[in-house]
Amino acid sequence: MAEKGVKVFGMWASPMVIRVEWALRLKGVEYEYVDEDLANKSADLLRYNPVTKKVPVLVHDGKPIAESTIIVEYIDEAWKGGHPVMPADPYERAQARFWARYAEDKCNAALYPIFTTTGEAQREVVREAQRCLKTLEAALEGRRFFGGDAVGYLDIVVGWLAHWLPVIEEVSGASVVTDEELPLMKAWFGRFLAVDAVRAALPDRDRLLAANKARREQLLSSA
Ligand SMILES: N[C@@H](CCC(=O)N[C@@H](CS)C(=O)NCC(=O)O)C(=O)O
Repeated sequence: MAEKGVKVFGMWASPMVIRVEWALRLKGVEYEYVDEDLANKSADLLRYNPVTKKVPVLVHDGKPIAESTIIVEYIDEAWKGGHPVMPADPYERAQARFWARYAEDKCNAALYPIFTTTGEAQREVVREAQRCLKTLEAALEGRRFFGGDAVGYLDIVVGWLAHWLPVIEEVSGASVVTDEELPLMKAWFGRFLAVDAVRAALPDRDRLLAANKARREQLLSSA
C-alpha cells in the first residue's frame, strides 16, 4: 500500500527548497522534512528523483514530484482550499509565470557572480544585477506583494532574495538592494519576511552566513 502523507526532501540552506515549505505552510499542510547531505545523497532521494537527483522533492502519498516551481503549482492544485497561491485569472497566472521565469533565468544568473568576484569586476556585476532586479521590481508597482494584497506564486519564487541576498551582501561586501536603487524591492523584503508562514521556515541567519562565508572563501581560493 502506498505510503500516506507529505514529505519534503530538502537541504537547510537551499533557496529552492524553502519555496516548497512556504507553499505548504501557507496552505496549512503538515509535512515531514528530511534534510539531505548533498555530498552523500540518501537512497530515498535517488529513488524519488533519479533524473536530476536534486532537492527539493515533494512526496505526496508516496508519489514524488521534483522542481521547486512545479511543486509549488502542484501544491496549489492538490490543496485547493486555504491560501490561493496561483492567481485565479488566467492572464495574471501567465504574468506570474513569466516573471518567475525571468527571475530564475536572468536575475539568478546575474546575481550569482557577485559571490565569486571582488573589486571593479564585482561592481560591474552588481550594476547588472541591479538592472535585472529593477526590471523585476516593475511587477511590484502599486502592490503590497507580487501576488497583490497577499503572498502569491511570484513572492514564493523570488522570496529567497529577501533572506539570502542580505547574507550574500554581507559575505561579499556588495550592496545590491538599497533604498536608493531598489526601493520597492527593499520595502517588499520587509513585508514578505513579516508574514508568519514565511518567517517560520527561514533558516538561521548566522548559520547561513557562516556557510556562505566558507563557500565564498573556497570559491575565491580555487579561482
Ligand atoms: N531547478 C531546480 C534546482 C534545484 C537545485 O539546484 N537544488 C540544489 C540545492 S539548492 C541541489 O539539489 N543540488 C545538488 C546537486 O546538484 O547534486 C529547482 O528549482 O528545484
